[in-house]
Amino acid sequence: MSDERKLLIILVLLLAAVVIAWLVSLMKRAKEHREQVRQEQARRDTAKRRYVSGKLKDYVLERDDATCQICSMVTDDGTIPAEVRASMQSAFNYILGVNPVSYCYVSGEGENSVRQIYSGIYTTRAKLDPYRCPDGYVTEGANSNNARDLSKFDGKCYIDSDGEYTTNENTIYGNSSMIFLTATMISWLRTEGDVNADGVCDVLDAVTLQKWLLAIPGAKLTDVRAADLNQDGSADVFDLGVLKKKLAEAGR
Ligand SMILES: [Ca+2]
Ligand SMILES: [Ca+2]
Repeated sequence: MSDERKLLIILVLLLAAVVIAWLVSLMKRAKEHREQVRQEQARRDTAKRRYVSGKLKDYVLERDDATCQICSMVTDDGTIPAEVRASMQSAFNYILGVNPVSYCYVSGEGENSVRQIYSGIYTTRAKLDPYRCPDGYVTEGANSNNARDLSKFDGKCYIDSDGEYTTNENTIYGNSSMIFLTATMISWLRTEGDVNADGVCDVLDAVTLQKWLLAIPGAKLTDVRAADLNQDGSADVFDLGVLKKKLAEAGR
C-alpha cells in the first residue's frame, strides 16, 4: 500500500472519528436538554402541588375562593370543626403578617404592609401625583406557582410591586374572601351577652336586652347573636334570665 493511500485512510478515519464525536456530543446535549425539560416540569408540578396543599393546610392564600369554602364548613350539628377553625385562624394570621416575609398582605395595615398594588387605577403607571395605594386592599401574596424565580422558598415568592400581578393584584375574589374570613374571625371575638357590642358584658347589656324584649321604642340589639346566651337560636326572656344570673355571679 502506498504512503499516499495510507495517509488518505488515516485522514478518513480521523474525519470519521470527528464526525462520530460530534454526533455523540449532539446526542449527549439532546439528552441533557430532555432531562432539563423533565426536571423543570417535575419542579413545576411539585410547586403546584405544594401550592394547592398549602392552601388547604397551614395557610390559606387569599387569592381564590378556597377560604370561603373552608369558612363554610360546618358539621351536622352546626358547629365548625376544630381543625377548620385552626385553619381559618392560621390563614387570617398568615395574611396579616405571620408569614415567611413578615409582610401584611393588606395595604395600610401596619408598617410592613403592602404599599403598591397591581391596579389599572392605582398603579404608578396611572401617574397619580402623588402616588397612592388605598388602605384595605388585599393583594395576592406569595405566589410560588407563578413567581418561582423570586425565591426557591414557596412562602418567600413575594415582591411588593405594582407591576407584579401574581403577587400584588387587588382582585375582587381575593378581597371578598378576606371580608368573609374577617367577618368570621370577628364573630368568634364576640363576648357572650355583649348585646350592645361595646366589648364588655355588664348591666347595660341586661338593661338593653330587657328594653328590647319589652319592645320599647329605640331599643335595639347591636349584636343579636350575643343575646342568645342559652344558644337555642333565638333571643328571648330566657336569655335575659341567663344574663342576669351571669352578671350576679360575676358581681356586676
Ligand atoms: Ca356590652
Ligand atoms: Ca336564646
